[in-house]
Amino acid sequence: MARKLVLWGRRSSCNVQKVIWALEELQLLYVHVELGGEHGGLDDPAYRALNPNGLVPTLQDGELAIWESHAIVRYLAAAYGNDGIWPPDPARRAIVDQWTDWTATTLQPAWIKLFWLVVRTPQTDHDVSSIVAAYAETVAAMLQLDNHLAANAFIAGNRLSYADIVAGVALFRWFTMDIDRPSMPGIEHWYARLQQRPGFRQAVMVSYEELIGRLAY
Ligand SMILES: N[C@@H](CCC(=O)N[C@@H](CS)C(=O)NCC(=O)O)C(=O)O
Repeated sequence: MARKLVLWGRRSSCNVQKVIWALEELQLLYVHVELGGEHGGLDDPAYRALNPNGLVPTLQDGELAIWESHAIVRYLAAAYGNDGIWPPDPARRAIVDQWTDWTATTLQPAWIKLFWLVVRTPQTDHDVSSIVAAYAETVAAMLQLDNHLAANAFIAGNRLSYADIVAGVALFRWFTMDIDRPSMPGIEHWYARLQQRPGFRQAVMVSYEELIGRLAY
């Protein structure tokens, strides 16, 4: 009998969105418990026992509880994926991991900082010099990815892998934030391809209205 998958975390979190997209992409059945943000629950002892960081997302697969969105997405791809989303060839998987870790250390810190400064910070508190610096960092990271995508339909070649999931959650917010966007054909074509996937539309293309002007969580 299949084990029971439970995802904990509010769907407005980009880190939770990675997991929803992976679950949908793999067509897995799961229970989703909204937690964190306005839903609260992060300090419940039962939740802390699953995730001592008191953050979302957390995934339970039977007895196994995993936190850190990239670890969760990798696990789902390895446990339930095909050889596109989880390439068995070590060389190809190294490319997937390279961009996955680069997303954690370079792309996401940059775009999240920009999103906090432009969207989450109330307009009256906007700090132009911080916005300009975060914007420059985000554009530099996006251009690096754009350059890579000029020769690749997806991050690791011609099939979607978990690197597309962790990096791709940035796109809806990048393309809807009130900022100038330099032309990036590689990123634009990738975004168009990702929008054809129901899992991307369901997990990522969701309103972030509740986050506008809100620094609370
Ligand atoms: N590195 C962690 C970051 C987790 C994290 O910062 N989660 C945020 C949401 S994106 C959180 O739980 N914030 C508190 C809240 O939502 O109430 C991961 O990728 O899972």
